[in-house]
Amino acid sequence: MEIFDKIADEVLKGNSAPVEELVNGALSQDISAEEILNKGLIGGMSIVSEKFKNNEIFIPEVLVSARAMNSGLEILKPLLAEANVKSIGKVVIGTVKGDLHDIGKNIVAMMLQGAGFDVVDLGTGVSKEKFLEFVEKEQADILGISTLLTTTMIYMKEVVEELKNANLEQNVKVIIGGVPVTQSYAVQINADGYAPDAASAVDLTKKLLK
Ligand code: B1M
Repeated sequence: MEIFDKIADEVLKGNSAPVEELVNGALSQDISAEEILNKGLIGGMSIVSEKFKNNEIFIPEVLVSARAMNSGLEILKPLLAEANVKSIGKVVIGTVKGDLHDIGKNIVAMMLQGAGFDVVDLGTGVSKEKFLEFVEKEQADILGISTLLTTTMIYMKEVVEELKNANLEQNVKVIIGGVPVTQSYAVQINADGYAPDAASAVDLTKKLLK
């Protein structure tokens, strides 16, 4: 079995220690952190997503897989972030109020950091007031909003409106992402862009700041 398949398999089984061992092993073979993330950890989480969707596994199993994925991510984090040192812009990012999913958002945050952005991660369940507070305080160039739930995606519109009411929409560009949202939803709520994955989020952020 290829090392990426082994990592994916241990993520699926929810085994943190073997995930860490395999990630360290892959790094010692000079495999890039990005490749380990995409082919191993995200690969594993994609299988978890599929099985969850098909009712083959349930929330407790998903949680242990998420924990195993995160233990691998922790090892890769500094490596993904060290590529660039000089900040090329400031991004405030978070998952919206009512939503606790953070794996995808964490990956986007890490990739942005790796691409040279200064990233302020507000975590999950973030209210529009908190987004606004940090956009102002941090003088953010980009606000990144994530959600995985159809029930909370409508809250993104409220966040965009909150910025507009504070006359901040000229100063900061809003990007959105997460499973239920689309480019047309971004247009609908007056966000500046949508990215389907972390790599596209980096490209989009760079494009918007040009
Ligand atoms: Co939940 N969950 N979950 N869950 N969960 C989904 C999202 C779901 C689609 C599963 C399903 O039913 N098929 C479903 C939502 C259905 C819907 O809304 N229509 C769902 C549900 C219903 C729920 C609960 C309500 C279940 C319950 O309690 N009955 C509950 C919600 C709790 C809450 O938030 N209030 C819940 C809980 C959980 C766990 C805690 C068990 C766990 C989260 C652990 C964690 O995040 N720390 C979990 C997980 C893991 C999932 C699935 C299986 C996997 C999500 C994931 O981590 N994917 C998910 C199924 C699915 O997505 N198909 C599901 C891997 C990750 C790398 O991808 O997050 O998509 P993703 O991120 C990508 C892109 O979307 C994009 O880039 C990322 C990297 O490439 N992206 C951005 C994300 N954010 C971005 C922001 C950007 C740009 C790109 O710019 C700012």
